[in-house]
Amino acid sequence: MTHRFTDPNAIRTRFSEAMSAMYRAEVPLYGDLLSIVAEVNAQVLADRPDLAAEMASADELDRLDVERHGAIRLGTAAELNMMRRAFAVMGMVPVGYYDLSVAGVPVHSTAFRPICDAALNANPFRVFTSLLRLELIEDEGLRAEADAILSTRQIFTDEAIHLIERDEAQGGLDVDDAERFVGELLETFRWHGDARVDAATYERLHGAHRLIADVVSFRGPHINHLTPRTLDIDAAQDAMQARGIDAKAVIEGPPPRAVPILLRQTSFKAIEEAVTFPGDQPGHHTARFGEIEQRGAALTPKGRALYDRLLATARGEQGAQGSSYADRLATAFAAFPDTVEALREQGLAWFRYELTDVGQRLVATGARPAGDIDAWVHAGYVRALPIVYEDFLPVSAAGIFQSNLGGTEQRSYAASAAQAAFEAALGDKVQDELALYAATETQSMKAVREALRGVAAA
Ligand code: OOG
Ligand code: NI
Repeated sequence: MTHRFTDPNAIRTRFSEAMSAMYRAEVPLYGDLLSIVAEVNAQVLADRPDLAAEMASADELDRLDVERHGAIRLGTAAELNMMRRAFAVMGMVPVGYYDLSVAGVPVHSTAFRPICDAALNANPFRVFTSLLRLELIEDEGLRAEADAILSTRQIFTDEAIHLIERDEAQGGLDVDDAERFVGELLETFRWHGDARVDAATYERLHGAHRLIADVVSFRGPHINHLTPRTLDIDAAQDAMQARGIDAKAVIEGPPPRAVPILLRQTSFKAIEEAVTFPGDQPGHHTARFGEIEQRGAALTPKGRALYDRLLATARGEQGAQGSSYADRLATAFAAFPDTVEALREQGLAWFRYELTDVGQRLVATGARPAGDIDAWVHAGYVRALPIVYEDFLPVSAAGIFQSNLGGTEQRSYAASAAQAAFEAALGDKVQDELALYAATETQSMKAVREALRGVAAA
């Protein structure tokens, strides 16, 4: 019976395409970013056949052209809950918990994304999804007002909800329903320039925090950026500047490296858009921007701890005379091993193990080599490929948030992370991203051991 349902991977791809087309029409600069990234990626792959071959062997080449992430900010628990159900239709589940209050942004977040290898390679579309923390608004009156405003909005169309319920009841959607679902859900992410609140209320919300005004004042959680993945963010950043795009000065995340790790991101500043307040009163609002990113190896807890420590060192030495942030970052990260072998031997990154051609021929002869995975890697029977980081960086996310909120807004909330409250709103637990990477690594080791030992070894 299941054959009559549309593959969730296909629905996700359709949705990501529709979203990209919509955002391109709404924010034309995004189209420029897409062409810059396409040009840079083609050049990198032409210059580095080794990388092209490696990506092809990991089945990662095809996903590159469709790969992007977006971000939205929601106002209520009910919105987050329904959003989880909407993303589930497309095979996307909440992964990770990000507390942005430490950076003075009154939200906490998760990333909806596919989790299994096949789904990631089909299309790794992710949406960084934040929930406003009204309890962090100090002014009680304003808090109650924001709460009341949010309680009367419905960000999903009736038809979208109907199709989500049908998907849950049937275990899938047929082709026509899937197509309708994509169109209906797109409405939730669309920009609406007609504010639901009057100009005075907008100003008060804005005074509490620009982000509060962004979440509370409008009919829906407009998509605020869509980010393609580049293979060389430094080249893409130069190309942005060469075209006169107002890009941020600093690339967030680690410095340039031979073996990229985690995530590096840069963005162009948020654009100012015309809005209309009730009574045809004109105004403007700044929220939407453009971003590009380069993804590298996912780090183990040990690697992540080293990363955090070195980043803190680079950021902490503000006073260092005459040294730029880029210099401090490069100096600090000299202590982070930069070869695939060292990252693996020191347990800093996660790896996917697979048989090489030599290993495959060996298996075909029926030979059963002695030793363990390390020995097989050294003997050339097995190859270890870093697993791509599929998630986000809290510090980077906060940097991106802040730079697009006007830059100077530096506050911090005394609040602590509230993962339990977030999960209660979500109606589910978030997946632990480290456990997902660990499982991928373990699974690949098991497959390699089975092939080379010819038994289902542990
Ligand atoms: C989300 C910012 C986080 C990223 O790439 O780290 C993010 C937002 O501004 O709503 O998208
Ligand atoms: Ni982003």
